[in-house]
Amino acid sequence: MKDDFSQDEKNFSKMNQTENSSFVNDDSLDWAKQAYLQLKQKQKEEKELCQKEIEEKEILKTKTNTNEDSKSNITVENSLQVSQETEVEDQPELGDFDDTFTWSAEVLAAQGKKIDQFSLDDIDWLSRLKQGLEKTRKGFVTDLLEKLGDDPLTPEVLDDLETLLLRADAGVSATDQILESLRTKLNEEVVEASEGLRFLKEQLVNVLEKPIKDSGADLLSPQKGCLNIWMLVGVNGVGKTTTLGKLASVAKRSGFSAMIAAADTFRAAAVQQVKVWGDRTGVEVIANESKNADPASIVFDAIGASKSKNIDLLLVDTAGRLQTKNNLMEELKKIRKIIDKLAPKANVESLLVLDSSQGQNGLRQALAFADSAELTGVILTKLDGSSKGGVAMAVASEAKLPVRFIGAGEKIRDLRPFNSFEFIEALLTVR
Ligand SMILES: Nc1nc2c(ncn2[C@@H]2O[C@H](COP(=O)(O)OP(=O)(O)O)[C@@H](O)[C@H]2O)c(=O)[nH]1
Ligand SMILES: [Mg+2]
Repeated sequence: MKDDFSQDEKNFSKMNQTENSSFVNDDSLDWAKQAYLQLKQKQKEEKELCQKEIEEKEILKTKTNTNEDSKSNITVENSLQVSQETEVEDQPELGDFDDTFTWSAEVLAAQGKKIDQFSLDDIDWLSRLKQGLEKTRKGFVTDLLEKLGDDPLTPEVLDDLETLLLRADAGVSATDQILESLRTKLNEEVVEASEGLRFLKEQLVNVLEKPIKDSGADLLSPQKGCLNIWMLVGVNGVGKTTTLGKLASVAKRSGFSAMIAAADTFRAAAVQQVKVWGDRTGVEVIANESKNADPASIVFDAIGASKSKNIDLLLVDTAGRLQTKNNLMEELKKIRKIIDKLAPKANVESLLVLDSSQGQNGLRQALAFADSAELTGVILTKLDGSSKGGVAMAVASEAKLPVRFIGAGEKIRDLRPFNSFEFIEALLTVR
């Protein structure tokens, strides 16, 4: 299984982007077809392997059936069924050889990946990212391209671009910064439409990359050999628990041991929801189901359990109600205190989960958490169906926080490490 956390994003370096650009600009689609056929073959082989494993399990099941009593047979049968269903749901499928495929292949190639390094996971994710950004793109790029036309950039087009960026919720600060560099460039030279678009993309990537570079870590990944604690905070309904489940799955698939602390004790159903994710991902959940149990004490127990079991990554789910805001902030502070006291050497990440469909409003509301939770990064969720994907820019320039992961769907694989180049390519693609 592919190592999602440590996928070599540095492979995807900017140097390679230029190095491979001739390859990308090659009009012939032969290379993309070749990539498609290779992936198709890979998928076929994986399916055969999977089928073989299922058959082997069947044989095992028959053997168990003959050896044990009927009660335990039912259990074995059920657990097999569950794991097979999860496997099927988890497997990405190769779609048609269409524009989306060639676009995804080009984005990978532009980042220095060779055809035989393409994976179904990558292609599948990029096509969903592109689809997820469709609404934002429709209100932004389509208009922009129309205005850009084929002529060199004019100051009027820049004014329109300003409006479009603000409408996509990129925020005043990022918009100003981008427009200023474009205006400077325009004062110095004639900027053709295609060069204008390339320059715009570069500026947008720079905005997103700034806090990532400042943080010193291109990619957020747990460190081996020590305890990593990732706390997920944010208002109700933004997708904290779902994201936590997806992160547990990524961690497992990437070879890290994980544990979950169910520290949202406010809603009765919250603990149950976390447990379902624990079952799905095979990750132990530390919980206390008594009503209004103290979240900090659950985190206390979970840190103890993580240490004794040498866990790599402890994921902490938290409550998000806003109506009792002060209590909530106190609760978060208390959790932080426990973490700092019990695990002073742990790598602690306090990740703000943000529903991208709420755009800048959501960001403002969520930043109320900044002080109490000592935020270190942001996870953008619900990119599918949002028309405010530009909020990623506001997160970077106004909140000055690195975007670490993005979620574009409710399924377990619909979460990936954030890659600003891919994000901007998906946002500004013409196809
Ligand atoms: N479409 C979509 N729905 C999501 C995504 N992430 C979470 N959700 C849904 O948003 C709802 C609230 O999620 P939940 O994790 O319970 O939010 P929490 O209150 O912050 O813990 C659920 O119905 C999730 O399935 C996403 O990336 N895309
Ligand atoms: Mg929740």
